[in-house]
Amino acid sequence: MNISLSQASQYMFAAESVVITGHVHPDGDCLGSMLALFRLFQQKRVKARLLLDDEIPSLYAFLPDLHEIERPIEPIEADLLIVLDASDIERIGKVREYVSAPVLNLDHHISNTGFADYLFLDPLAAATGSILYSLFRQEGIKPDELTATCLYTAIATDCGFFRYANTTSDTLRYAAELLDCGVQPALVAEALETKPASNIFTLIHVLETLEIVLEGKVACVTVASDVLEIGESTDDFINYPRSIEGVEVAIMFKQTDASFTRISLRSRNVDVSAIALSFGGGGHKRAAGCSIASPLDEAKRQIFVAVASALEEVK
Ligand SMILES: [Mn+2]
Repeated sequence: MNISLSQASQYMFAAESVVITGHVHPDGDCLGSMLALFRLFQQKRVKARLLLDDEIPSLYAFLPDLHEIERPIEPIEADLLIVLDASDIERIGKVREYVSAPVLNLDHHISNTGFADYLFLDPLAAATGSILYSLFRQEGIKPDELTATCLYTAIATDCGFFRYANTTSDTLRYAAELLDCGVQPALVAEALETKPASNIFTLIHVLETLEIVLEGKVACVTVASDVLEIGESTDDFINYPRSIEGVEVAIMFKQTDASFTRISLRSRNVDVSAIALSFGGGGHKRAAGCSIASPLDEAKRQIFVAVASALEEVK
């Protein structure tokens, strides 16, 4: 059932105990949103727990309360399960098995499957963090400095630090207000942009796989399974093919194993969420992802066919 943001806050604050979760392969929006909401519940003295069925990339170590995030290992009783930034129940992993409570979902993915009992969906919001900050504003709550840092991180990371097409005047207004709460944007940017040298060597390796196909409109890189095994964060690498002149769609293939390939898609105009959705994935119009249970070569072939026909349509 679709609900308004004020209904969402009514459901949230009527609960005596909540579990907050987000999607596997957590990003800045997922983690920042989870932590900001957790801190709000703590402030309101509502029993809240944070659950996430994945590792937390060390990149986010500057965020407060990360140690409060638990892996789902046993059944948990709660009045409400709040799912943030996840468009599909599969995206929360084992959390759904261990928490049997009504599900409230706050999300901004246009591909949201409507899995939750209560859904507030705003596909125009740059981030789930923007939705959450709207909720703070609606409740008349000024976030403390650390909570504001969580919200700012959520918003800034999902709009490429205010450069992507999803950046709106609200995105910038919210960021400005969060700075008034004490956020230091240079510290957030530095924490997120500083990488170990090994990550740059991995980048060199991955950039060697760069291919430009379909008359220069598609650029892709491939992360081989041995590179993935090192455990380096490779998510940003898609920005390199994405930045090439004339490229409409950028693709990153990750060879998870011999028979499974994960695909990230970025575009300038083409609706890549529709392509991702056709392979059982999802995302946003200009940033989406999916997986194909095939070896790399076959996955590539299928994606190129889908991308070629999407490019035909926008001609
Ligand atoms: Mn998001």
